[in-house]
Amino acid sequence: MRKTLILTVALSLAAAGGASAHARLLSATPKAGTTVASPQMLVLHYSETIVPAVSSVAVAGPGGAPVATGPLALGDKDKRQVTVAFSAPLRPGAYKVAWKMHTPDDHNTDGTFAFKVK
Ligand SMILES: [Cu+2]
Repeated sequence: MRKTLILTVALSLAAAGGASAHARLLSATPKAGTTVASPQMLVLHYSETIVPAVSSVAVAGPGGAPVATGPLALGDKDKRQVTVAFSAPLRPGAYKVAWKMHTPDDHNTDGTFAFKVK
């Protein structure tokens, strides 16, 4: 009984430690679900340091057309901040962002969110 409990606690701690090293999206500009004026760039804040060479952000515009962007860049001081500049102003409509981030612990996480341009 006691051994089982100790093992369970150890496993929970191991799981929590592993999960904390995965990149979770903490905030985004434009914010998910909002309608904004044409943004010049996307700014994404993650819970972990990002490895930019093996991470990606893909943006689809109205009708699912791919949106041209510059390369994924990290913040000068904060390597958990990802920026992607749009190559041209965005026309009005719905946009979907699909991100895939790689962290130094060799794990990938991904997610999507949407915003609208007025
Ligand atoms: Cu991880």
